[in-house]
Amino acid sequence: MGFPAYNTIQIRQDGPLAIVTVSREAALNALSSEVIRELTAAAGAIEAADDVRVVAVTGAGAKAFVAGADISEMVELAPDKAQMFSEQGGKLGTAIETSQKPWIAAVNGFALGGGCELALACDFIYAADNAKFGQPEVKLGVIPGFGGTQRLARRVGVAKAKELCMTGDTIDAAEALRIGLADAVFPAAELMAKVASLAGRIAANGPLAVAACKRLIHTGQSMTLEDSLTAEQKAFGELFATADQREGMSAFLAKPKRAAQFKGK
Ligand code: CO8
Repeated sequence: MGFPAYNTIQIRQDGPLAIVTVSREAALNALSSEVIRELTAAAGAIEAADDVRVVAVTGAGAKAFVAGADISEMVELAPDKAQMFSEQGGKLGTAIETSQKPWIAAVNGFALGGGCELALACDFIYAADNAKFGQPEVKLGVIPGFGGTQRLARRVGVAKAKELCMTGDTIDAAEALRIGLADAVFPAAELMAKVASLAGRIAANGPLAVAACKRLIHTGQSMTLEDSLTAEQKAFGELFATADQREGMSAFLAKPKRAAQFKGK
């Protein structure tokens, strides 16, 4: 299935992987309100595409993933409009986080401010060795308004998140890996192949099962252990009503064993 054309982003499909590229290279792929609007629309279109199993997001060019929200657009914002912009970003973050499909941030350069926050909304952060991360908003007199104060703290811990948000320091890929902000770091030329490999390993599995893992791990972060274990038990049972459960287990038990053909049903 094809995707609509957008002004500020491009979508390319490679088998089960949809690759979304933020394409404002001259502004280091800064997130204008149009980019946020188009990314949100694209997230909806991708969600509805049954043949897409995994989504990657990256930035155009070799220098930046996304260098933040567009400062030239924000400079004159009134407080109510700034809050609306932050809420617009919030909807995109939630769309990624609650998507049935895993999202991989392929961080190919600067991931600053809203760029770091876009990566944080994804399930996996794979980085090129030239990537740079940071939440420099305090240097502009504002704060991360696209989930940074919350998702960064959940990912790297409260103390590291405070340090990054309050200093506005930029860290390199090796440091991002060390503190658990990046999941893996590769030479820049290998980044997209490694993203495709991760996507392929996930896409070979039952999509409903993958979606349930994503949902349960995410929702479990804000539940009691008892409630989240109950939710896991319910979801485990529900998967036994799917054709994919029968296919997955039958394929394993077949002699000779065969690869399961999952349909997402
Ligand atoms: N917004 C607008 N334009 C930008 C941005 C940005 N965030 N980042 C870079 N650009 C533009 C520059 O203005 C420049 O444009 P021009 O050529 O017309 O002068 C062009 O991109 C190239 O940038 P530089 O010349 O600055 O390139 P350098 O190699 O010297 O520096 C840096 C690269 C270090 C990445 C530098 O550009 C920089 O510091 N950028 C700003 C980083 C930043 O502060 N980001 C945080 C922004 S605030 C934010 O993200 C808040 C998010 C919360 C709300 C989100 C709701 C969706």
